[in-house]
Amino acid sequence: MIKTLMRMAAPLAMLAATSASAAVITYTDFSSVAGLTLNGNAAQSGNVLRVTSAVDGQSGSVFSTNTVSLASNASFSTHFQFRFTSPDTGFCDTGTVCGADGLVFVVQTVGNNVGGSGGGIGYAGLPNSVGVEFDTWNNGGGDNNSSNHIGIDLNGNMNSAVLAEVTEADMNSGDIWNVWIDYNSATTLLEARLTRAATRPAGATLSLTQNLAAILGTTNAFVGFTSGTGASHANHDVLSWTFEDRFAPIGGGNNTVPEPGSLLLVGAGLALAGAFRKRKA
Ligand SMILES: [Ca+2]
Ligand SMILES: [Ca+2]
Repeated sequence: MIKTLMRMAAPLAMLAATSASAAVITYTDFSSVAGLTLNGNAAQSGNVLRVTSAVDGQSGSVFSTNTVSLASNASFSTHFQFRFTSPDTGFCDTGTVCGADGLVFVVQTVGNNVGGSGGGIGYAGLPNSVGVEFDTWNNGGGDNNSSNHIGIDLNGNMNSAVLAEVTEADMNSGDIWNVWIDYNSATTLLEARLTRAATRPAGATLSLTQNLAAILGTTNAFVGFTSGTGASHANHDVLSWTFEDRFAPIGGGNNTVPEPGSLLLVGAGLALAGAFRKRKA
């Protein structure tokens, strides 16, 4: 296992050193979770990252095992897909889906911790952090009395700095959702986009002007996901993930989401390139 990780780490380091345009994290699926640290109740389940499962009272997180050096004062761009399944219907009115509590994309300075369960969505109480939450349970005023919203949270505080109702569909309906999150340190603008469509929307779903480098206190950060369940639950799965250590919106303009190459493919590609060079020489 360690040998495998080392073999994978070497080409990744090469990639980071030799190509400014390459993503530093790329998973087309999670059949391999090499390079990630799973904490609390998080688990690999088939090809997905199950940050929490459809069981009450869970709290889980998954972070990059190594810090990512965020160039240009913490600029970054990321795209991922999530899906929530098997929502608990015990608390629902007839004919509705509910389930709890959602998923949070997190940039922080620690890679092996988990925040509070339930309404904490595995994020509550994590200091020096920024989170973009996909919240499926109404915890009252802090959630603006919404059970289907996206919010930007700072320093583990579940009272979102900004929050928007998700009107396209219920996030607990079992659909695959695409998320793009971009932070540009030149403008200190953090933007999040959420849709079931494969095309990056022109306009942001939610945005916040905030100096992230000041919040983090560093530009070396762990990046990943947290989730929680409480008295209600659902499977909270991440299906794919690409992360760039600079402001470089993925699928920018009106392009559809590019099919990202997996870690293994990246490694294989470099190995092939190496073999090709050897043959030429
Ligand atoms: Ca909530
Ligand atoms: Ca919330």
